[in-house]
Amino acid sequence: MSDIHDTATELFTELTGRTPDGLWSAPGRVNLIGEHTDYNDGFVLPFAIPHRTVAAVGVRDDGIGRVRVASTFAAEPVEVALDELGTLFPTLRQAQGPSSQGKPAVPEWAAYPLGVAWALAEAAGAAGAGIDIAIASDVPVGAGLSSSAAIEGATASALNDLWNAGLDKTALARIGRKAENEAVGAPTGIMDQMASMLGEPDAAIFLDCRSLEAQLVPLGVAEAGLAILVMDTRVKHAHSTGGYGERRAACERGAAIMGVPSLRDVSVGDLSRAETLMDDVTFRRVRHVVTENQRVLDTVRVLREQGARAIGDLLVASHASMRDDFEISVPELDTAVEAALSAGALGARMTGGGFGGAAIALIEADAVATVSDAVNAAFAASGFAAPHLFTVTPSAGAQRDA
Ligand code: GAF
Repeated sequence: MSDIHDTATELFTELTGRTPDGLWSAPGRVNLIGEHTDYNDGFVLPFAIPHRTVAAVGVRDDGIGRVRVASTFAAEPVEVALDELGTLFPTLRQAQGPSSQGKPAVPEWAAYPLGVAWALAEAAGAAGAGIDIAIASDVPVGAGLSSSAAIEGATASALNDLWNAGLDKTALARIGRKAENEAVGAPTGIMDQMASMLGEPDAAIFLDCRSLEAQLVPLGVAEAGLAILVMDTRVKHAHSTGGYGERRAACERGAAIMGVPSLRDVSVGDLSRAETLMDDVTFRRVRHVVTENQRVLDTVRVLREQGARAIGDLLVASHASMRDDFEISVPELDTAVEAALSAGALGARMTGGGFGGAAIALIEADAVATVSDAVNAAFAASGFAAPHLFTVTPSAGAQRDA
């Protein structure tokens, strides 16, 4: 058990005076390649990282149908009746009309676990017994490493077990996404939840976001003498506001103009026709998604045929596409990528939704210090706050730990 497990256990006992019935955890993720393709029914290739969120959870002993949640993110716990969960969240309130206005909203951090409780109760047909949840995490928040999917995965796994819901990992990932879309109000796809649920040591998850068919692809990074460096710029991002939703809307517009259900159905060969049909901005958004889908397929093929050492150029092309066509990079991310490449990285790209967060670099295992020094120096020279640099290895997905 880690420090995070101890912290979650202590927080649970502080909240309830009891010991938890169990500990469940779920990881954050890095996306190796395939950005903003998930909500376009496309392909992604993420892997789970060692950083995890732990939920210490117990059924309430007072027979009351309430859910209470505490987190190291917040000073105060939040407590609500299980049968009122559906009225709490902004997007649900809008859908339900004026009669539900005026109900107390919950703080955003609590909307993740409470949204999961609501969505899981819906999927299972009913909520189970009243429940107490204490959450601790070492997944960096706002860094594009899916701290939110880690909370959703840990909470969903716990409630699935304690409420005997019997749902499989894909169903739990869908519940996490529903919480994020409808309780938190972030219009995200399913990549992060699937990565957090399905992660395995030493493998990336090649996911078809249309069928949700997932294949494990061995990465062999360490065997190839390589390492993956995460370069967290500390520029915070949020997907419930602004740019993320605009990019999603542009993709939907592009698909409608092309007369297809989603951009998954547009191939690289269709791009010259697409360019004649739409405005320049929409076209560039479409071109990013269409070429990024192809880069995911190419990366999987290259990993299988030649190994991790050969994927660097695909990572670099992906970053250029996000910077120039999808326009979701920021100067700090570009600086991290360029500095890592100049210091000898085989490939580098921003990871996650963009507008801040982290980039990754594929580097020689013995070059961690050299590349880190170069990135730190480039940030200092640009007057940026120091980045947070650390290596990651593909890790296990959501599980019960105790
Ligand atoms: C965020 C979202 F949550 C994912 O669904 C995905 O769209 C990603 O941005 C971009 O690839 O992490």
